[in-house]
Amino acid sequence: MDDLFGDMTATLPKRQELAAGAILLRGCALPHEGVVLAALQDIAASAPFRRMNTPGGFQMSVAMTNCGDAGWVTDRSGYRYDANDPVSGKPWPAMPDVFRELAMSAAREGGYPDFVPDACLINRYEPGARMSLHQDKDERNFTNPIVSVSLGLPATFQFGGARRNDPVEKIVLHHGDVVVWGGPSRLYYHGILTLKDGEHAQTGRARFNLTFRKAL
Ligand code: MD6
Ligand code: FE
Repeated sequence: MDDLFGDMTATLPKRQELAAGAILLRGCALPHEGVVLAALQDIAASAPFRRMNTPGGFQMSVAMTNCGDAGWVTDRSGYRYDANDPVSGKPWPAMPDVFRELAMSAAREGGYPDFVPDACLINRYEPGARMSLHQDKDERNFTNPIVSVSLGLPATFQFGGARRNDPVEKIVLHHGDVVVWGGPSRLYYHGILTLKDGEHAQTGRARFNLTFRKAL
């Protein structure tokens, strides 16, 4: 019944290996969507979303904020983690317990039982925003995985390989999907295609992505 009359994501497999060490857990965050979105609003009230500049001088189309002991930032001087929000000069908002618990339980399910995040980068995509192919390599220790939680409008994730020119696989990430990603593919190139317009019951015309890291 559910598969026939539920939403269309109900027929997707619950667990899918994207590459060695990268596991997609469909709908893993759905039981927590309400508390997570409420906590996200509180974070954005004290550390508002902003479009940062790349070292090359371009303004990103994705708006970002952070919570936790360190936040990812970029400006003309480069990419880095900083304990303080450069806009306010104050520490980033603390990581809510529900964030940490969600990230740790997904990591456990994905095969990383020792993961404890200290940083959470929050991306907000509005229609037209995109993220070009990149590697996540500003963390100190690549033996830790990254846990990525998608909320709101669906987006097409591009997942490549160790080299920028490697072929990319495309996977649509839906509201509530979680990717746990470490091990051999930790430094693989990936990106998000231009967000299509739409309206989501929980987030309106936006997609949010939370990436939990052990940065320090
Ligand atoms: C996004 N995600 O889903 C962008 N990075 O909006 C990422 O760049 C990402 O999902 C590292 C690990 C998992 C991710
Ligand atoms: Fe990334």
